[in-house]
Amino acid sequence: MTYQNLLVEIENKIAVVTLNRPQALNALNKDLLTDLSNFLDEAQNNAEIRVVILTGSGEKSFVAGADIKEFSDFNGNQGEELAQKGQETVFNKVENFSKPVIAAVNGFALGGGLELAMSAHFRIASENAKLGLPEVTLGLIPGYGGTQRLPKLIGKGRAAQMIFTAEMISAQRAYEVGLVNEVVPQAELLDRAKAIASKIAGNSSIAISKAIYAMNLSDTDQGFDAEIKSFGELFDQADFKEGVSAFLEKRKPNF
Ligand code: CO8
Repeated sequence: MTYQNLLVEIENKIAVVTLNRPQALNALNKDLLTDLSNFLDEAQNNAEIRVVILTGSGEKSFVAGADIKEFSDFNGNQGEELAQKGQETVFNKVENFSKPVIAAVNGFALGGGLELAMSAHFRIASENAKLGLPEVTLGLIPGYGGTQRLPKLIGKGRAAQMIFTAEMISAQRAYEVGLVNEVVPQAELLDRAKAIASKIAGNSSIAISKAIYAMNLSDTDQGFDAEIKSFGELFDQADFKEGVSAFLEKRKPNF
């Protein structure tokens, strides 16, 4: 797994994916988005990967947004196409990925960068992180799902304030409003993300994939049915037999 704009390290069933365009504060250009999309496709069928951690290279930025230079001369059709393709091939793919994706936000998470972090299943942040959706300062709105995911995560009123003012919020404020789950010193960010990932990797991956599936339907009228069906399906899986046997035999399950 080698990519031009990503560094991928796989260890103990955890893939740490570092978005690597430090010269542009890891802004999302076409090539980086293609790399991310390809990585997700490869990781889907890679049994060595049970959890993915997304982070940015350097100590300053997770992702400073979509690459503004790349779309600076776009017209409406091109803008729509860029948003559509990005949402389909990366952002929705991250959200619906069957293995947990954790965003380790190590600095600026702006525009498309915050949108990427919000597509992940949850986020932890370093103390220096700054998060925001500054698109209206460019005469745009968020185009990679920000108007949809931010209100769900922090409530419509808070999301409206962030989007309308374009102001960045601190990691601490992001924690207070539920946008990130934890805030840790930058030097500890990756270790903390790996510790959480390692806990997850020890649990039943098929059960976790069903949890992701059902949770992603929680805003639709199919959510409860999805939970019931998935719950039932899991009884026919080897992990259920192993999990229950382990409990009865007073040992750790080996999934
Ligand atoms: N795109 C391209 N290049 C960038 C970006 C970006 N988003 N952000 C930073 N860079 C580049 C800078 O141009 C600079 O390059 P150079 O040295 O060649 O001039 C380099 O990164 C370092 O940046 P700064 O010198 O600006 O660093 P500062 O520490 O002074 O400032 C900031 C850091 C505050 C993060 C500042 O760089 C900034 O405001 N960046 C832009 C943030 C932004 O507006 N992001 C939103 C972009 S729009 C978006 O994400 C839309 C998503 C939906 C798209 C849907 C499809 C169209």
